Amino acid sequence: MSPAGNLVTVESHILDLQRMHPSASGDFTSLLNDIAFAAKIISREVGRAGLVEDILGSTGEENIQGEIVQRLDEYANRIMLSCLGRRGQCCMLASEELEKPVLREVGSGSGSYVVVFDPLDGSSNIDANVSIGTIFSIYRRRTINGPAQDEDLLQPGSKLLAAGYVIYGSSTMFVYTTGHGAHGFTLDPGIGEFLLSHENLSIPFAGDIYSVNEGNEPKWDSRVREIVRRLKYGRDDETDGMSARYIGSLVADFHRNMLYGGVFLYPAHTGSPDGKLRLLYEAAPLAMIAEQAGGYGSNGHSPILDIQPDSLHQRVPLYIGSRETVLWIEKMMADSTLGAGL
Ligand code: P6P
Repeated sequence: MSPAGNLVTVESHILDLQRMHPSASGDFTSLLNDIAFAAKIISREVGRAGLVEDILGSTGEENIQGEIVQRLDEYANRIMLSCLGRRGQCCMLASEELEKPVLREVGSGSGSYVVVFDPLDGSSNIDANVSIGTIFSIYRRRTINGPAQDEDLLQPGSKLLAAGYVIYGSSTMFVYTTGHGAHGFTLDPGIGEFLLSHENLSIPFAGDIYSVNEGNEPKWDSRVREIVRRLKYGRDDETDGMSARYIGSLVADFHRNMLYGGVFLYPAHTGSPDGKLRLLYEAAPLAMIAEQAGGYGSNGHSPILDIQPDSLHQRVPLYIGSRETVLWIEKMMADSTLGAGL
């Protein structure tokens, strides 16, 4: 049961934000509500994955990333494509699961928006019942009319109108920002509503948790190895080392940082020279949310939100979480003598 006093639904919260823009057509509001609706459907399937015949496991096919597609991945992608922009709000949809973006006929709609999403991130963890998530970002189209173009899609995170994620865990939470703070809503399955549970999320300025796949250490460059060593042992004689937490599901690792503080790292390594995580539908939306909560997202040298994308599936190193810690990492990465001889 939700606390008696908590009766703010995500739909009413989004509508309240629309009231800040008197000339708004309502398209943006209905688009965000489409995403929340899709999240409820995906949550239902994720919640019963172990019970429903043939929904777990892989399809045996590979996606554009070369990753084995899980049945739930495919299902979540279909739901997002079906639910988003039913009123012609979108001129283009782009998914982690699809090589190319999908152009949309806008009909009577405004066609003003482009949505880029990862329908089910962390899906390799599905069968193990580990928390997984959906990540989304919304841009305003830049071209005026006609079919959407690459320039409508390939925009830096600083141009985002909205970003959010859904985490399917012990409860399902919808976290989003439109640039006015980051807010979390918890799904009450009994009434099928996302209810406001975490208003104005704030990432602690400095955290005591670091989150990285240490199995990649042999493949990191020496500076990254030294940075992780200092996070683990303490930056100097006065600083204690941090605790290690790594779930291997980006949304789950990130959500923990949002609540407890700390830093998540996915550095580049010899096997993934540009990093593993994708800029447009993982790093950029999470960086917007982090910054709206007082945190910061970096590629190790500069803000994720400043990076101009070259392609839909472009990868990027990611350091994200407590602002102080990520800024310290940038400072360390700028020191060319760091880790010499490691
Ligand atoms: P690794 C899941 O496959 C994912 O894309 C993210 O959710 C997660 O943070 C990362 O990969 C884990 O990668 O190499 O540590 O298994």
